Amino acid sequence: MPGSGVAVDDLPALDAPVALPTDAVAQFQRDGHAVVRGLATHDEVAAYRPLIEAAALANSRETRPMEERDTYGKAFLQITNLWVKDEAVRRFTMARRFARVAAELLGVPAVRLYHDQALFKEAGGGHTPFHQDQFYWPFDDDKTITMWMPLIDVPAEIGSMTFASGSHKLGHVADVPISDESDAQLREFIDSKGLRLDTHGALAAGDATFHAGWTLHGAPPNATGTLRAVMTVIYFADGLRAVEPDHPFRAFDLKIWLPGVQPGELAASDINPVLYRAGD
Ligand SMILES: O=C(O)CCC(=O)C(=O)O
Repeated sequence: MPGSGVAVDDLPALDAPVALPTDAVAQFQRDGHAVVRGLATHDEVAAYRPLIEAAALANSRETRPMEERDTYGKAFLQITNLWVKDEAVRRFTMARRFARVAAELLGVPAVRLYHDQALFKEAGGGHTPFHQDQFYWPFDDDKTITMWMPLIDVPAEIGSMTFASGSHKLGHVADVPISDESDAQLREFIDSKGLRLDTHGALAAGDATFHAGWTLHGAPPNATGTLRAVMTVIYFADGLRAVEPDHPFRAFDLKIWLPGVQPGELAASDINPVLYRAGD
């Protein structure tokens, strides 16, 4: 790794499994989200954090000052598929330990990578509007899940994500991308259905929350002076197929994250490797 002084092969392997908390699978299936504390150790995160942060910031294309951005732009720097650009990130994103948790929570034998994203909420960054991830994803099934892992301790003043518990069972709610409009519409929906809003609160670096593709979620603004450095990995069950995109956002996703895959075909392009298969 030029300049970093750290050989990628010396980074922790992140392969050894961790035991899930006993209620995690039930909670994920019931609520559409769960937390796994200590999924990566303090030392593991400490080894990866400077490398992931450097890769993310080097690849960020955001140049506008905060006041010139819309609500989505203020929410975070979003740097996608870093694993194809950086060997340290590749090792982190490919982690069998993380993928195994994703498969166990989804209740499937194997998961593939959809893509990774660094989501860095800057000091003074705005709230993350409520939205549904799977609105963007051209899959024929809802067996999709995101791991959201802070690389720094996230105290209550910064805040982790807020989830509308049980909303994943309601499927697609609104045809609206992440924005002020999605926030308003989905909050109204949450109220109208009497859904409970839950957060896993303060997280330590290496803890992770997992949420389902249809779970309604958002996050608070970052009123502190600290960068909220979070790495996310999105997985889907092996065997899912692509569908005909029904709007431009899904057409974009199909082209970028499932390159070469035609509607109806197995979602399994070269950049969607199987990251965990039970028994392998
Ligand atoms: O990091 C955030 O503020 C939001 C993350 C999110 O929406 C996601 O990972 O799906």
